[in-house]
Amino acid sequence: MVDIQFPSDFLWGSSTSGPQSEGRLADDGKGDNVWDYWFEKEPEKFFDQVGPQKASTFYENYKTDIPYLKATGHTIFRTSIQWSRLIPTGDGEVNEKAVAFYRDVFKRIKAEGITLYVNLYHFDLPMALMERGGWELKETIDHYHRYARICFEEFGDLVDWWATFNEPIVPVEAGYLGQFHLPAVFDPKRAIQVAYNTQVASAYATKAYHELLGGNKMSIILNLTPAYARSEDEADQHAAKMAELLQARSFLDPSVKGIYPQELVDWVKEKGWMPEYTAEELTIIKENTIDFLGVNFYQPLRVKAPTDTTQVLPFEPWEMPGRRMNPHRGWEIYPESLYDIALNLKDNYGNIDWVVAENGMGVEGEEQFFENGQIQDDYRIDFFKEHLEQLHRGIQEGANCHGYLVWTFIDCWSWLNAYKNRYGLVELDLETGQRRIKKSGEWFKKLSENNGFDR
Ligand code: BGP
Repeated sequence: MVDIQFPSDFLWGSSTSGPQSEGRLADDGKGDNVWDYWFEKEPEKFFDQVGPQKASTFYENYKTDIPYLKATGHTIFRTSIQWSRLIPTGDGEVNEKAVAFYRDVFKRIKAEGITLYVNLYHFDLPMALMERGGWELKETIDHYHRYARICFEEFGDLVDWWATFNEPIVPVEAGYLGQFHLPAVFDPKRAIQVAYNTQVASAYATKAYHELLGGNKMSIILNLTPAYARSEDEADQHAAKMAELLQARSFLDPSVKGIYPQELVDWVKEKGWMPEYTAEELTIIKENTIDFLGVNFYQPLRVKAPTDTTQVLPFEPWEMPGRRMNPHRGWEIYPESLYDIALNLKDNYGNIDWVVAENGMGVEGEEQFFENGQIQDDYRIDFFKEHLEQLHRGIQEGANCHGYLVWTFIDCWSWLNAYKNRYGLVELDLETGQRRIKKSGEWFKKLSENNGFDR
Protein backbone atom coordinates (compact mmCIF):
# COMPACT_ATOMS: atom_id res chain seq x y z
CA MET A 1 0.00 0.00 0.00
CA VAL A 2 1.09 3.55 -0.73
CA ASP A 3 -0.16 6.89 0.63
CA ILE A 4 -1.80 8.00 -2.60
CA GLN A 5 -3.45 5.00 -4.24
CA PHE A 6 -5.17 5.29 -7.63
CA PRO A 7 -8.11 3.18 -8.87
CA SER A 8 -7.11 -0.29 -10.08
CA ASP A 9 -7.83 0.37 -13.79
CA PHE A 10 -5.87 3.64 -13.85
CA LEU A 11 -3.39 4.01 -16.75
CA TRP A 12 0.09 5.55 -16.62
CA GLY A 13 2.03 6.87 -19.57
CA SER A 14 3.19 9.76 -21.68
CA SER A 15 2.30 11.74 -24.77
CA THR A 16 4.24 12.94 -27.76
CA SER A 17 3.33 13.87 -31.31
CA GLY A 18 4.49 12.83 -34.77
CA PRO A 19 5.88 16.22 -35.80
CA GLN A 20 7.79 16.58 -32.53
CA SER A 21 9.36 13.12 -32.41
CA GLU A 22 9.66 11.48 -35.82
CA GLY A 23 11.98 13.64 -37.94
CA ARG A 24 12.42 13.02 -41.65
CA LEU A 25 14.55 10.92 -43.97
CA ALA A 26 15.25 11.86 -47.56
CA ASP A 27 13.30 8.95 -49.01
CA ASP A 28 10.45 8.69 -46.50
CA GLY A 29 7.88 10.24 -48.83
CA LYS A 30 6.69 12.78 -46.26
CA GLY A 31 5.32 16.09 -47.53
CA ASP A 32 5.98 19.46 -45.94
CA ASN A 33 3.74 20.65 -43.15
CA VAL A 34 3.55 24.23 -41.90
CA TRP A 35 6.56 23.73 -39.61
CA ASP A 36 8.82 22.25 -42.31
CA TYR A 37 7.97 25.21 -44.51
CA TRP A 38 8.41 27.84 -41.80
CA PHE A 39 11.79 26.48 -40.74
CA GLU A 40 12.99 26.52 -44.32
CA LYS A 41 11.92 30.15 -44.72
CA GLU A 42 12.89 31.58 -41.32
CA PRO A 43 15.22 29.23 -39.40
CA GLU A 44 16.30 32.09 -37.14
CA LYS A 45 12.86 32.08 -35.52
CA PHE A 46 13.57 28.62 -34.07
CA PHE A 47 15.61 28.21 -30.87
CA ASP A 48 19.25 27.48 -31.80
CA GLN A 49 18.00 27.16 -35.38
CA VAL A 50 16.95 23.56 -34.86
CA GLY A 51 14.09 22.55 -37.12
CA PRO A 52 11.62 19.66 -37.33
CA GLN A 53 13.67 17.60 -39.80
CA LYS A 54 15.55 15.83 -37.06
CA ALA A 55 13.21 15.96 -34.11
CA SER A 56 13.99 12.97 -31.87
CA THR A 57 14.71 10.65 -34.83
CA PHE A 58 11.88 8.32 -33.83
CA TYR A 59 11.26 7.50 -37.49
CA GLU A 60 14.70 5.91 -37.66
CA ASN A 61 14.95 4.60 -34.12
CA TYR A 62 11.45 3.49 -33.12
CA LYS A 63 12.44 -0.16 -32.84
CA THR A 64 14.95 0.65 -30.09
CA ASP A 65 12.88 3.53 -28.61
CA ILE A 66 9.70 1.53 -27.99
CA PRO A 67 11.34 -0.72 -25.32
CA TYR A 68 11.89 2.44 -23.25
CA LEU A 69 8.13 2.64 -22.83
CA LYS A 70 8.10 -0.55 -20.82
CA ALA A 71 11.29 0.44 -19.00
CA THR A 72 9.58 3.58 -17.73
CA GLY A 73 6.37 1.86 -16.67
CA HIS A 74 4.01 2.86 -19.48
CA THR A 75 0.62 1.19 -19.60
CA ILE A 76 -0.63 3.79 -22.12
CA PHE A 77 1.16 5.82 -24.80
CA ARG A 78 -0.07 8.66 -26.95
CA THR A 79 1.37 9.90 -30.21
CA SER A 80 -0.05 11.38 -33.41
CA ILE A 81 -0.13 10.45 -37.07
CA GLN A 82 1.37 13.15 -39.27
CA TRP A 83 -1.17 14.06 -41.92
CA SER A 84 1.70 15.27 -44.17
CA ARG A 85 3.43 11.91 -43.83
CA LEU A 86 0.35 9.86 -44.66
CA ILE A 87 -0.97 12.16 -47.40
CA PRO A 88 1.95 14.38 -48.46
CA THR A 89 -0.21 16.99 -50.24
CA GLY A 90 -3.04 16.78 -47.72
CA ASP A 91 -5.65 15.77 -50.28
CA GLY A 92 -3.83 13.47 -52.74
CA GLU A 93 -2.27 10.03 -52.79
CA VAL A 94 -1.52 7.98 -49.69
CA ASN A 95 2.18 7.43 -48.94
CA GLU A 96 2.50 3.65 -48.54
CA LYS A 97 5.78 4.03 -46.62
CA ALA A 98 3.86 5.98 -43.98
CA VAL A 99 1.24 3.25 -43.72
CA ALA A 100 3.96 0.62 -43.24
CA PHE A 101 5.78 2.81 -40.67
CA TYR A 102 2.75 3.56 -38.51
CA ARG A 103 1.50 -0.03 -38.69
CA ASP A 104 4.84 -1.34 -37.50
CA VAL A 105 5.09 1.25 -34.71
CA PHE A 106 1.56 0.54 -33.52
CA LYS A 107 2.03 -3.25 -33.64
CA ARG A 108 5.17 -3.04 -31.56
CA ILE A 109 3.51 -0.84 -28.94
CA LYS A 110 0.55 -3.22 -28.77
CA ALA A 111 2.95 -6.17 -28.44
CA GLU A 112 4.22 -4.57 -25.22
CA GLY A 113 0.66 -4.71 -23.85
CA ILE A 114 0.41 -0.90 -23.87
CA THR A 115 -2.86 0.93 -24.57
CA LEU A 116 -2.36 2.93 -27.76
CA TYR A 117 -3.86 6.42 -27.93
CA VAL A 118 -3.51 8.08 -31.34
CA ASN A 119 -4.25 11.67 -32.20
CA LEU A 120 -4.99 12.78 -35.76
CA TYR A 121 -3.80 16.36 -35.66
CA HIS A 122 -1.13 18.09 -33.60
CA PHE A 123 -0.68 21.62 -35.05
CA ASP A 124 0.63 20.08 -38.30
CA LEU A 125 -1.35 21.16 -41.33
CA PRO A 126 0.10 19.99 -44.66
CA MET A 127 1.66 23.07 -46.24
CA ALA A 128 -0.11 22.57 -49.58
CA LEU A 129 -3.42 23.09 -47.77
CA MET A 130 -2.14 26.09 -45.81
CA GLU A 131 -1.10 27.74 -49.08
CA ARG A 132 -4.72 27.57 -50.22
CA GLY A 133 -6.07 29.14 -47.02
CA GLY A 134 -5.83 26.33 -44.45
CA TRP A 135 -8.54 26.06 -41.82
CA GLU A 136 -10.20 29.27 -43.01
CA LEU A 137 -11.58 27.23 -45.91
CA LYS A 138 -14.45 24.77 -45.76
CA GLU A 139 -12.60 22.47 -48.18
CA THR A 140 -9.98 21.81 -45.48
CA ILE A 141 -12.75 20.23 -43.39
CA ASP A 142 -13.43 17.80 -46.28
CA HIS A 143 -9.74 16.96 -46.70
CA TYR A 144 -9.35 16.36 -42.96
CA HIS A 145 -12.47 14.20 -42.97
CA ARG A 146 -11.02 12.07 -45.77
CA TYR A 147 -7.67 11.85 -43.95
CA ALA A 148 -9.43 10.73 -40.73
CA ARG A 149 -11.36 8.02 -42.60
CA ILE A 150 -8.14 6.73 -44.16
CA CYS A 151 -6.56 6.54 -40.69
CA PHE A 152 -9.51 4.57 -39.31
CA GLU A 153 -9.36 2.17 -42.26
CA GLU A 154 -5.59 1.69 -42.18
CA PHE A 155 -4.99 1.60 -38.43
CA GLY A 156 -8.38 0.97 -36.81
CA ASP A 157 -7.45 -2.63 -35.94
CA LEU A 158 -4.43 -1.48 -33.91
CA VAL A 159 -5.41 1.76 -32.18
CA ASP A 160 -7.30 1.57 -28.89
CA TRP A 161 -8.18 5.21 -28.32
CA TRP A 162 -8.38 8.09 -30.78
CA ALA A 163 -8.34 11.88 -30.65
CA THR A 164 -9.44 14.29 -33.37
CA PHE A 165 -7.25 17.27 -32.40
CA ASN A 166 -4.71 18.31 -29.81
CA GLU A 167 -5.31 21.74 -28.24
CA PRO A 168 -7.26 23.17 -31.18
CA ILE A 169 -7.41 26.61 -29.55
CA VAL A 170 -3.61 26.96 -29.77
CA PRO A 171 -3.23 27.31 -33.57
CA VAL A 172 -6.16 29.76 -33.45
CA GLU A 173 -4.55 31.99 -30.83
CA ALA A 174 -0.94 31.49 -31.86
CA GLY A 175 -1.56 31.77 -35.61
CA TYR A 176 -4.32 34.39 -35.88
CA LEU A 177 -3.88 36.50 -32.74
CA GLY A 178 -0.17 35.92 -32.08
CA GLN A 179 3.00 35.13 -33.97
CA PHE A 180 3.87 31.63 -32.84
CA HIS A 181 2.18 29.51 -35.52
CA LEU A 182 1.59 30.18 -39.20
CA PRO A 183 0.06 32.21 -40.74
CA ALA A 184 1.22 34.52 -37.88
CA VAL A 185 -1.33 37.26 -38.52
CA PHE A 186 -3.61 39.27 -36.27
CA ASP A 187 -7.19 38.85 -37.38
CA PRO A 188 -9.91 37.90 -34.84
CA LYS A 189 -12.56 37.28 -37.48
CA ARG A 190 -10.37 34.79 -39.30
CA ALA A 191 -9.41 33.29 -35.94
CA ILE A 192 -13.06 32.56 -35.18
CA GLN A 193 -13.67 31.02 -38.61
CA VAL A 194 -10.67 28.73 -38.08
CA ALA A 195 -11.88 27.70 -34.61
CA TYR A 196 -15.36 26.96 -35.88
CA ASN A 197 -14.17 25.00 -38.94
CA THR A 198 -11.87 22.94 -36.70
CA GLN A 199 -14.82 22.04 -34.49
CA VAL A 200 -16.88 20.97 -37.51
CA ALA A 201 -13.95 18.83 -38.71
CA SER A 202 -13.67 17.23 -35.27
CA ALA A 203 -17.36 16.32 -35.34
CA TYR A 204 -17.05 14.81 -38.84
CA ALA A 205 -14.10 12.67 -37.71
CA THR A 206 -16.04 11.56 -34.64
CA LYS A 207 -18.97 10.57 -36.85
CA ALA A 208 -16.68 8.65 -39.22
CA TYR A 209 -15.04 6.83 -36.29
CA HIS A 210 -18.38 5.72 -34.88
CA GLU A 211 -19.58 4.60 -38.33
CA LEU A 212 -16.41 2.82 -39.43
CA LEU A 213 -15.11 1.36 -36.19
CA GLY A 214 -18.17 1.40 -33.96
CA GLY A 215 -16.14 2.00 -30.80
CA ASN A 216 -16.59 4.33 -27.88
CA LYS A 217 -13.09 5.69 -27.58
CA MET A 218 -13.04 8.90 -29.55
CA SER A 219 -11.81 12.04 -27.82
CA ILE A 220 -10.59 15.54 -28.36
CA ILE A 221 -7.60 16.82 -26.35
CA LEU A 222 -8.12 20.27 -24.84
CA ASN A 223 -5.83 22.49 -22.83
CA LEU A 224 -8.16 23.43 -20.01
CA THR A 225 -6.45 26.27 -18.21
CA PRO A 226 -8.91 27.36 -15.51
CA ALA A 227 -9.28 31.15 -15.45
CA TYR A 228 -8.96 32.76 -12.02
CA ALA A 229 -9.98 36.38 -11.49
CA ARG A 230 -7.72 38.95 -9.82
CA SER A 231 -10.48 39.89 -7.37
CA GLU A 232 -14.12 39.48 -6.47
CA ASP A 233 -14.91 42.72 -8.31
CA GLU A 234 -17.59 42.35 -10.93
CA ALA A 235 -15.33 43.47 -13.78
CA ASP A 236 -12.60 40.98 -12.87
CA GLN A 237 -15.14 38.21 -12.40
CA HIS A 238 -16.59 38.99 -15.81
CA ALA A 239 -13.09 38.90 -17.34
CA ALA A 240 -12.52 35.42 -15.89
CA LYS A 241 -15.86 34.21 -17.20
CA MET A 242 -15.05 35.52 -20.69
CA ALA A 243 -11.57 33.98 -20.60
CA GLU A 244 -13.09 30.63 -19.70
CA LEU A 245 -15.65 30.96 -22.51
CA LEU A 246 -13.12 31.86 -25.16
CA GLN A 247 -10.21 29.65 -24.18
CA ALA A 248 -11.84 26.54 -22.78
CA ARG A 249 -15.57 26.40 -23.43
CA SER A 250 -15.20 27.36 -27.12
CA PHE A 251 -14.19 23.74 -27.79
CA LEU A 252 -15.24 22.00 -24.59
CA ASP A 253 -18.97 22.73 -24.87
CA PRO A 254 -19.48 21.82 -28.54
CA SER A 255 -17.24 18.73 -28.18
CA VAL A 256 -18.94 17.37 -25.06
CA LYS A 257 -22.45 18.88 -25.19
CA GLY A 258 -22.81 19.46 -28.93
CA ILE A 259 -23.61 23.17 -28.58
CA TYR A 260 -21.81 26.47 -28.20
CA PRO A 261 -22.45 28.48 -25.02
CA GLN A 262 -25.01 31.19 -25.81
CA GLU A 263 -22.92 33.89 -24.09
CA LEU A 264 -20.04 33.09 -26.41
CA VAL A 265 -22.24 33.28 -29.49
CA ASP A 266 -23.68 36.61 -28.27
CA TRP A 267 -20.19 38.05 -27.77
CA VAL A 268 -19.00 36.95 -31.22
CA LYS A 269 -22.16 38.41 -32.80
CA GLU A 270 -21.76 41.68 -30.98
CA LYS A 271 -18.20 41.95 -32.28
CA GLY A 272 -19.38 41.27 -35.84
CA TRP A 273 -17.17 38.19 -36.12
CA MET A 274 -19.74 35.45 -36.74
CA PRO A 275 -18.17 32.70 -38.86
CA GLU A 276 -19.76 31.30 -41.99
CA TYR A 277 -21.82 28.34 -40.86
CA THR A 278 -24.66 26.11 -42.04
CA ALA A 279 -27.51 24.43 -40.22
CA GLU A 280 -26.15 21.09 -41.42
CA GLU A 281 -22.78 21.76 -39.75
CA LEU A 282 -24.47 22.66 -36.48
CA THR A 283 -26.39 19.39 -36.63
CA ILE A 284 -23.16 17.47 -37.26
CA ILE A 285 -21.66 19.12 -34.15
CA LYS A 286 -24.80 18.44 -32.14
CA GLU A 287 -25.03 14.76 -33.06
CA ASN A 288 -21.37 13.77 -32.92
CA THR A 289 -19.97 14.47 -29.51
CA ILE A 290 -16.88 12.73 -28.18
CA ASP A 291 -16.84 9.66 -25.92
CA PHE A 292 -14.14 10.84 -23.53
CA LEU A 293 -11.90 13.82 -23.07
CA GLY A 294 -8.13 14.30 -23.03
CA VAL A 295 -7.06 17.21 -20.83
CA ASN A 296 -3.70 18.93 -21.10
CA PHE A 297 -2.77 20.97 -18.11
CA TYR A 298 0.36 23.02 -17.48
CA GLN A 299 -0.60 26.35 -15.96
CA PRO A 300 -3.59 28.31 -14.73
CA LEU A 301 -4.83 31.48 -16.37
CA ARG A 302 -4.91 34.52 -14.07
CA VAL A 303 -6.91 37.39 -15.47
CA LYS A 304 -8.19 40.86 -14.73
CA ALA A 305 -10.59 43.26 -16.42
CA PRO A 306 -8.94 44.86 -19.44
CA THR A 307 -7.31 48.19 -18.67
CA ASP A 308 -7.44 49.15 -22.34
CA THR A 309 -11.05 48.68 -23.40
CA THR A 310 -10.24 49.13 -27.08
CA GLN A 311 -8.30 45.88 -27.09
CA VAL A 312 -9.83 42.81 -28.72
CA LEU A 313 -10.06 40.35 -25.84
CA PRO A 314 -12.43 40.97 -22.92
CA PHE A 315 -9.74 40.04 -20.38
CA GLU A 316 -6.08 40.70 -19.68
CA PRO A 317 -3.48 38.42 -18.15
CA TRP A 318 -2.73 39.22 -14.55
CA GLU A 319 0.58 38.50 -12.83
CA MET A 320 -0.43 37.39 -9.39
CA PRO A 321 2.11 38.64 -6.83
CA GLY A 322 3.95 35.76 -5.19
CA ARG A 323 2.93 33.21 -7.82
CA ARG A 324 5.12 30.11 -8.04
CA MET A 325 6.87 29.91 -11.36
CA ASN A 326 8.68 27.44 -13.55
CA PRO A 327 11.23 30.07 -14.60
CA HIS A 328 12.40 28.09 -17.64
CA ARG A 329 9.07 28.04 -19.39
CA GLY A 330 7.65 31.14 -17.73
CA TRP A 331 4.58 29.24 -16.59
CA GLU A 332 2.98 29.37 -13.15
CA ILE A 333 2.89 26.13 -11.18
CA TYR A 334 -0.50 25.68 -9.55
CA PRO A 335 -1.43 21.99 -9.10
CA GLU A 336 -4.80 22.85 -7.46
CA SER A 337 -6.10 23.58 -10.95
CA LEU A 338 -6.18 19.86 -11.69
CA TYR A 339 -8.60 19.41 -8.83
CA ASP A 340 -10.70 22.33 -10.12
CA ILE A 341 -10.75 20.82 -13.62
CA ALA A 342 -11.81 17.45 -12.18
CA LEU A 343 -14.72 18.99 -10.31
CA ASN A 344 -15.75 21.18 -13.24
CA LEU A 345 -15.97 18.13 -15.53
CA LYS A 346 -17.84 16.21 -12.87
CA ASP A 347 -20.34 18.92 -12.04
CA ASN A 348 -20.85 20.66 -15.38
CA TYR A 349 -20.00 18.10 -18.08
CA GLY A 350 -21.97 15.03 -17.02
CA ASN A 351 -18.96 13.56 -15.21
CA ILE A 352 -17.50 12.56 -18.57
CA ASP A 353 -14.66 10.01 -18.71
CA TRP A 354 -11.31 11.74 -19.07
CA VAL A 355 -7.57 11.35 -18.83
CA VAL A 356 -4.80 13.83 -18.18
CA ALA A 357 -3.30 13.77 -21.67
CA GLU A 358 -0.35 16.11 -20.92
CA ASN A 359 1.20 17.53 -17.77
CA GLY A 360 4.85 18.24 -17.27
CA MET A 361 7.71 20.51 -16.49
CA GLY A 362 10.01 21.94 -19.17
CA VAL A 363 13.51 22.75 -17.96
CA GLU A 364 16.29 24.52 -19.83
CA GLY A 365 19.92 23.42 -19.53
CA GLU A 366 18.99 20.14 -17.89
CA GLU A 367 22.49 18.74 -18.41
CA GLN A 368 23.51 20.73 -15.30
CA PHE A 369 21.58 18.14 -13.28
CA PHE A 370 23.54 15.22 -14.77
CA GLU A 371 25.17 13.26 -11.97
CA ASN A 372 26.08 9.59 -11.54
CA GLY A 373 25.30 8.83 -15.16
CA GLN A 374 21.77 10.24 -15.07
CA ILE A 375 19.73 13.47 -15.04
CA GLN A 376 18.66 13.89 -11.41
CA ASP A 377 15.34 15.63 -12.09
CA ASP A 378 13.87 15.63 -8.60
CA TYR A 379 12.03 18.87 -9.43
CA ARG A 380 10.05 16.95 -12.07
CA ILE A 381 9.18 14.15 -9.66
CA ASP A 382 7.94 16.76 -7.17
CA PHE A 383 5.93 18.44 -9.92
CA PHE A 384 4.25 15.13 -10.82
CA LYS A 385 3.57 14.28 -7.18
CA GLU A 386 1.92 17.60 -6.43
CA HIS A 387 -0.32 17.37 -9.48
CA LEU A 388 -1.19 13.76 -8.77
CA GLU A 389 -2.22 14.60 -5.23
CA GLN A 390 -4.70 17.14 -6.54
CA LEU A 391 -5.95 14.76 -9.22
CA HIS A 392 -6.36 12.05 -6.62
CA ARG A 393 -8.42 14.44 -4.49
CA GLY A 394 -10.72 15.01 -7.47
CA ILE A 395 -11.07 11.27 -8.10
CA GLN A 396 -11.86 10.68 -4.42
CA GLU A 397 -14.71 13.15 -4.85
CA GLY A 398 -16.09 11.24 -7.81
CA ALA A 399 -14.30 12.63 -10.89
CA ASN A 400 -14.07 10.14 -13.73
CA CYS A 401 -10.37 10.34 -14.57
CA HIS A 402 -8.76 7.13 -15.81
CA GLY A 403 -5.20 7.97 -16.66
CA TYR A 404 -2.25 10.28 -16.31
CA LEU A 405 -0.02 10.91 -19.32
CA VAL A 406 2.95 13.16 -18.84
CA TRP A 407 4.63 15.29 -21.46
CA THR A 408 6.79 13.55 -22.64
CA PHE A 409 8.42 10.19 -23.38
CA ILE A 410 11.88 10.99 -24.87
CA ASP A 411 12.88 14.71 -24.87
CA CYS A 412 11.28 16.07 -28.02
CA TRP A 413 11.35 19.03 -30.39
CA SER A 414 8.93 21.79 -29.61
CA TRP A 415 7.86 24.24 -32.31
CA LEU A 416 9.66 27.60 -32.08
CA ASN A 417 11.27 26.53 -28.80
CA ALA A 418 12.87 23.49 -30.48
CA TYR A 419 14.96 21.75 -27.77
CA LYS A 420 15.13 24.70 -25.37
CA ASN A 421 13.08 23.09 -22.61
CA ARG A 422 13.34 19.39 -21.88
CA TYR A 423 10.32 17.47 -20.62
CA GLY A 424 11.21 13.79 -21.14
CA LEU A 425 11.24 10.82 -18.83
CA VAL A 426 14.11 9.80 -21.09
CA GLU A 427 16.96 12.16 -21.93
CA LEU A 428 18.00 12.68 -25.54
CA ASP A 429 21.60 13.66 -26.11
CA LEU A 430 21.31 15.88 -29.15
CA GLU A 431 24.93 15.38 -30.13
CA THR A 432 25.23 11.62 -29.91
CA GLY A 433 21.56 10.69 -30.19
CA GLN A 434 21.95 8.59 -27.05
CA ARG A 435 18.89 7.92 -24.85
CA ARG A 436 19.19 7.67 -21.05
CA ILE A 437 16.40 7.16 -18.56
CA LYS A 438 16.17 10.11 -16.14
CA LYS A 439 15.55 9.74 -12.43
CA SER A 440 11.93 10.71 -13.12
CA GLY A 441 11.67 7.83 -15.61
CA GLU A 442 12.68 5.36 -12.91
CA TRP A 443 10.33 7.00 -10.44
CA PHE A 444 7.52 6.82 -13.01
CA LYS A 445 8.02 3.07 -13.40
CA LYS A 446 7.56 2.57 -9.64
CA LEU A 447 4.55 4.87 -9.70
CA SER A 448 2.99 2.71 -12.36
CA GLU A 449 3.87 -0.58 -10.64
CA ASN A 450 2.47 0.61 -7.30
CA ASN A 451 -0.43 2.42 -8.93
CA GLY A 452 0.36 5.33 -6.65
CA PHE A 453 3.11 6.79 -4.49
CA ASP A 454 4.18 7.75 -1.01
CA ARG A 455 4.11 11.42 -0.15
C1 BGP B 1 1.45 21.57 -25.39
C2 BGP B 1 1.56 20.90 -26.72
C3 BGP B 1 2.78 20.05 -26.91
C4 BGP B 1 4.01 20.47 -26.14
C5 BGP B 1 3.70 21.04 -24.77
C6 BGP B 1 4.85 21.68 -24.04
O1 BGP B 1 0.72 22.75 -25.51
O2 BGP B 1 0.44 20.07 -26.97
O3 BGP B 1 2.97 19.91 -28.28
O4 BGP B 1 4.85 21.22 -26.91
O5 BGP B 1 2.64 21.97 -24.83
O6 BGP B 1 4.96 23.03 -24.35
P1 BGP B 1 6.24 23.68 -24.94
O7 BGP B 1 6.87 22.63 -25.78
O8 BGP B 1 5.80 24.85 -25.70
O9 BGP B 1 7.11 24.06 -23.79
